[in-house]
Amino acid sequence: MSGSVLITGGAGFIGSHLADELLRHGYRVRVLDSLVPQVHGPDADRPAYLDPEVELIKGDVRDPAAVQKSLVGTDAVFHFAAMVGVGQSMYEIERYTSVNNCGTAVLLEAMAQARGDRKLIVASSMSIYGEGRYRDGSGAYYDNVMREVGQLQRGKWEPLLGESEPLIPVPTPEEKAPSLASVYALSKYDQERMALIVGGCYRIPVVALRFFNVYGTRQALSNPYTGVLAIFASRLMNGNPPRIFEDGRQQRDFVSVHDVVTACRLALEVDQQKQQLFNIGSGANISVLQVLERFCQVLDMDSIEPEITGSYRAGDIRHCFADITSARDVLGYAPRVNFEEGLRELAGWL
Ligand code: UD2
Repeated sequence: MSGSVLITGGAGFIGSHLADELLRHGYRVRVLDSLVPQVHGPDADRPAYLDPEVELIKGDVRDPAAVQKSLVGTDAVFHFAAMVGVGQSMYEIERYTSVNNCGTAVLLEAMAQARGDRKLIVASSMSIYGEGRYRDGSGAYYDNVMREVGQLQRGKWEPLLGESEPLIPVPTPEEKAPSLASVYALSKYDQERMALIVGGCYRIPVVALRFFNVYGTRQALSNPYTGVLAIFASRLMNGNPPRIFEDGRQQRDFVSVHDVVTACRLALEVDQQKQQLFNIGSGANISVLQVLERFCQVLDMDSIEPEITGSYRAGDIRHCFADITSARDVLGYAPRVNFEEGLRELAGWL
């Protein structure tokens, strides 16, 4: 394939891997990124990992002039510029709403004015689901129930969850109704909806990809709100025991950034005019405790004893992992990186 692609937020963790993936497949890549100091350091320089072939425009996605300039000559847009992190979104409410919602609004307005038939692929999040889907012994499904159980538990841990959990977590499909529990989740939902509504009106084909727990190299290690693997890595490297919330049996879907960017490229290349939503995960569930065990094995740090806090982290859900049937069927997506392999790559980068 060929063509010119804009990635907003393309100097960050997932966006920069996507730039590599697109360059490998013959695309020209332009990045619009504000190089926020929290991620890129006080001098906000071009990151060394960004391929020299990438054209970098330093600018804010909320700045119409920067966005209009970035769109010139492009055939498709990936919208990744966003504030990420559930906990942080609950006290930086204005900043999350401004960057995530207004940034998307500015981009959509510019795309609508520029016309053309650029496809837009929006990075969304499993946080939209809140609690994942469950079933009971009889096979009946339940949505949005475990959080209530969890809320009763918050602050006074009792062994109702864990071994004796009343419901069995099952993969969560795209049809599950949203249950928004943080400003971050709300902003991601707004991004999706706004893109789908505006896209529908201006004939911009839109694909929203709901990423699950993405891990890999280049994920910021210094940000305490980043993914759990990066947090574990930075604690282990600083000689601190990793901290586990709840009992460590909460389950997530850890997906390698390499699989995620393959999914992004497939979403770009799929021949589709309709608006679409896809879960992008590994399709496998694993507990946080198992994640830590495997990571410690890969790092040869098996003797480290984690601190199991038993308490809920504010805003957390119990379990959520992806049903990736739609992405498999429509995009031809098939996750390839096995977890140990991904962990070894991460360990080698630290
Ligand atoms: C949230 C978002 C997800 C994505 C991600 C970004 C939800 C439901 N999901 O995922 O969409 O934006 O954040 O990072 O809001 N944990 C520990 N010890 C730690 C840190 C975390 O035990 O030091 C646990 C945490 O309680 C949770 C699991 O690890 O059960 C995963 O936490 P996370 O912050 O990596 O991601 P998660 O699933 O909250």
